[in-house]
Amino acid sequence: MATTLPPPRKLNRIGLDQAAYKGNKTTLCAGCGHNAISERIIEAFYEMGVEPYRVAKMSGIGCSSKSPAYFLKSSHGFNAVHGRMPSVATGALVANRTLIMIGVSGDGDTASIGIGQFVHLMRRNLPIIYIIEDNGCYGLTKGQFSATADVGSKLKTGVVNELPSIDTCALAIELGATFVARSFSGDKKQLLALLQAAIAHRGTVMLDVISPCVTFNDHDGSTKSYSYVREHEEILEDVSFVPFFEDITVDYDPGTTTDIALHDGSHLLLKKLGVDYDPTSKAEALRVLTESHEKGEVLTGLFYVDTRRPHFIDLLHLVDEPLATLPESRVRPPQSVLDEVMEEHR
Ligand SMILES: Cc1ncc(C[n+]2csc(CCOP(=O)(O)OP(=O)(O)O)c2C)c(N)n1
Ligand code: SF4
Repeated sequence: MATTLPPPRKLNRIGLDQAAYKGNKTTLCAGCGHNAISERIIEAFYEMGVEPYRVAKMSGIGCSSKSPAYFLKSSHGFNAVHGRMPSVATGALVANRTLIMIGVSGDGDTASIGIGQFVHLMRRNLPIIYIIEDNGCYGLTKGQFSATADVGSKLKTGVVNELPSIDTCALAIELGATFVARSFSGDKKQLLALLQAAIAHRGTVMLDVISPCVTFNDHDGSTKSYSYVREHEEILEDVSFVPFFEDITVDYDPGTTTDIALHDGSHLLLKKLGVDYDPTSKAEALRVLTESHEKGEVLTGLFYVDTRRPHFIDLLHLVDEPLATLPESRVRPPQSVLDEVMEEHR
């Protein structure tokens, strides 16, 4: 009798199948945008062929901050205090500069309690992929408005938000982040390409992903619901990504495509949609963001990229070997060196 064999597992360039990049089963609500983001993160690391042990997953507090449990099970991870993930991530990277750092936060965790830490993270250009799973509310504590909720947006109870929202992308560009983009949890292709490019970038990636909360913020009157984003999404450019281990064979019309070479030799290809957009201009990025906000549109795509600015860890002039693995004899200066320093300051 003929037996049916299971289909062969597809392995990535380091010989791992996608299961090696999964996490625990999600405990978030079915349909929550955060789950779709975790799935794209799994795909991005799998397709880039990153060894899971090289990754450190950081988060704060919130439904979004629970997400790192649902991807890359065998990576390092730390759940920090609410809004304090940036300082923990900075410390971990200083101790081990070889880690690939991914931070997952919420709009409450970032733009409310964590705004002080967020602004300093952005100005330092720490090499981290910082993702805001943005639903315009505090999902974990039953849906109060967060600081990214738009003016006029309505809660389920009918309460209307009268305060202006913080645009985390505009803020990140202004402060010095070197890769700033917005996407939508429901846009698989764009989000995956941006995440792959984020892994190839060295510097702060600030990726705001509109991620609807189906339980508390997915009704008429919300500007972060699935239907609002689907109806008002304006895509800035068509984003494609070619990893460093594949040759560029994609045939784009040269007059309409921008090719951005990333640090590891990967390429981000931005196909212009209508307008002639230059993602290396801060002024242009802030202009399109303000304009789309005034029109009530949800603009998605890569707004700004700078591949030349040195990142924080390089600016510290640390030794190549991670401080965490240096023997004590190399970390602690001998008495003679301390005496010399004291002598210099007499
Ligand atoms: C110091 C402190 N203050 C307040 C809280 C209560 N709290 C828990 S999660 C949260 C907000 C979560 O919202 P967000 O970051 O947007 O994540 P979401 O749950 O929407 O994914 C708040 C206010 C807390 N845990 N710790
Ligand atoms: S409450 Fe909202 S944010 Fe939290 S898991 Fe449910 S749908 Fe997601």
